[in-house]
Amino acid sequence: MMYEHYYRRSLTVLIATVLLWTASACATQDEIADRFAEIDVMIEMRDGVRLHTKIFSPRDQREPLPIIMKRTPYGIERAHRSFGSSMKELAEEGYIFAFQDIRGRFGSEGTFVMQRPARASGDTESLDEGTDTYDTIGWMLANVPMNNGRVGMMGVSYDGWTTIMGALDPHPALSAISPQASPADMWLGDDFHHNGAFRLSYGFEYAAMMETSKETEQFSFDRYDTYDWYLELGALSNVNDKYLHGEIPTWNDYVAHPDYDDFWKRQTLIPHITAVKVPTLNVAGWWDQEDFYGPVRIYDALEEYDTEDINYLVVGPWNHGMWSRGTGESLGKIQFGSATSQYYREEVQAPWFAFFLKDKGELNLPEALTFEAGSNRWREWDAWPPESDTEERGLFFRADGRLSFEPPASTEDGSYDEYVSDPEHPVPYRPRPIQATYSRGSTWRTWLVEDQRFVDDRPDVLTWETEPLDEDFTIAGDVVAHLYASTTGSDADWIVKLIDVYPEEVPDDFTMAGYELMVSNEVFRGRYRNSFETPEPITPGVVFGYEIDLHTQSYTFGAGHRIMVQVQSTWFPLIDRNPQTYVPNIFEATESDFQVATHRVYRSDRYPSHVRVSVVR
Ligand code: PG9
Repeated sequence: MMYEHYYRRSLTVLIATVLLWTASACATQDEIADRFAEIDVMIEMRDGVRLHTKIFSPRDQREPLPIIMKRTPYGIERAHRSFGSSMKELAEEGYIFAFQDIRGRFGSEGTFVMQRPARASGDTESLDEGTDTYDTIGWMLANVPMNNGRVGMMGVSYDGWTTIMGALDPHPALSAISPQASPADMWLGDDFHHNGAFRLSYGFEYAAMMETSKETEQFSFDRYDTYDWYLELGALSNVNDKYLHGEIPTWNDYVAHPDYDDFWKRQTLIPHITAVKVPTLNVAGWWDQEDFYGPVRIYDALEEYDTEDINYLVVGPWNHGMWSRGTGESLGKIQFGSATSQYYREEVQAPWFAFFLKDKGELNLPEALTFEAGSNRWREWDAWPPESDTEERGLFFRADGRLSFEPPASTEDGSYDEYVSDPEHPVPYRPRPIQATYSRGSTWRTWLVEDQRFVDDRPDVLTWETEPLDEDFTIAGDVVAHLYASTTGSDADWIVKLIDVYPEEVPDDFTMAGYELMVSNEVFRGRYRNSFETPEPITPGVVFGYEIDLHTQSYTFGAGHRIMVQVQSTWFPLIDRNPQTYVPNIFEATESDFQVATHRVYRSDRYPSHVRVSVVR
């Protein structure tokens, strides 16, 4: 069943909220932090390694309170400032808070391992983030005055991952977790690779940032536009030769493990999910530039075992972690018509933790709460993706750049569109200059909502689009591209983008006329079409089918808008360049392996390339 959800609060509640908000907005972050007494402690783990932890209790605490914990690789020195921002609603509700530097980072002892794998079941000797969580909780219950014996965990991205890792084999006191934008599989779909295609700029910059020292240290580029820097870098073997010198373990792991082998399989937490052991609030953003695959995958994996209905999903119109800061009224140029992030923190997250950690109030959260951009409203679902109320439809590539709900007939004019893909002139993934990922003023955080017109005139980007829609077209659920394609080379990347094309007349904002907003997208590295474990060359000139998961969406293409699909083979430097000549390990390719190739995308009755969407009836 599906419900519509409209948010109308009574005037009294609205005024009270505004007054409260204004009052606390007036207090500075430090003033709010001052309301808490801090204990700074090194907590000893079972192997003797001590982890740096800060614990904050309200100075006016009168009754036992639950503890909410975050474990992070990014440093806890300024964590208390979050009481005035991302954790304000929770701070006002009243909790004890704990922040911890994970093993080997900042003030903690021990060795950092990027995404340290969970220990195998039955292994009682090894350590992982779960054992460190367990030991920390044990220490806090015994040593933190006036705790009520319950612990919650939350965090975004890496901190979201430590949250779910802490719940795989949890301490009995762990009573509620909210893993937010947590990666689930770094090879299949999160920060470092997507379907085996290497996320070059992120993978390189993040590894260097985390493993150059115990603290975060940005790689120093000698170019503002890193598109040029990465192009001049050339083959990936130059990374170690010229810059990292074999000193960054994660880079060495990328090189040693190009395919989906045991290294990556050990790292993914999905097989360790065998039950929902703790109530879980999974949070994701539709335009998360780092980890969208992860949170939805974790929700799905937990859902399989959710006999008690304690596994929830919230997906909003957000980039990476946007729900934890600011109001969330817009992302880039896209407006959402309400304060979506603030709504999440006040109306979803705070009551959810209060319910599970303090037995307070009632829980009105549906199984899945999604924000439907385009119509700009929250929707409630009793399953995600929705099991009923939707119908699958194909958007077929047709002649003359048309996109149609009708598959091509056998008599279609010509049967393919083609382009020349040149690794020396890759398509930029966001408008240049492409600043370093986390540099000041970087447009990294909004690139997924950039107007795609910046690549419209590239001859190596194919485009198909519908006529203007007669009525709203709402999708909810999986989006999957079925591509039939060939190449003159022996390997190729296929990038598919589903785009909402705004009409020429946009009443409230003329600058949005004709805007091309990417709604779903993904890359697939052709060598993995039969197996992620065992890559194979593509036979030149032979048409192969590729099924590319463009993930789920909840979106309305408004009446008057057009739906567009684009296909291209480079997305640089987000994705490393495919040499287009098959080599066993692209990290070891040489300059001469990089070759121009002609790619064809078919649109015939035999090879009907299309994008499948779930349309709300
Ligand atoms: N996306 C980041 C990350 C998480 C986990 C591993 C590697 C990178 C983050 O924002 O924490």
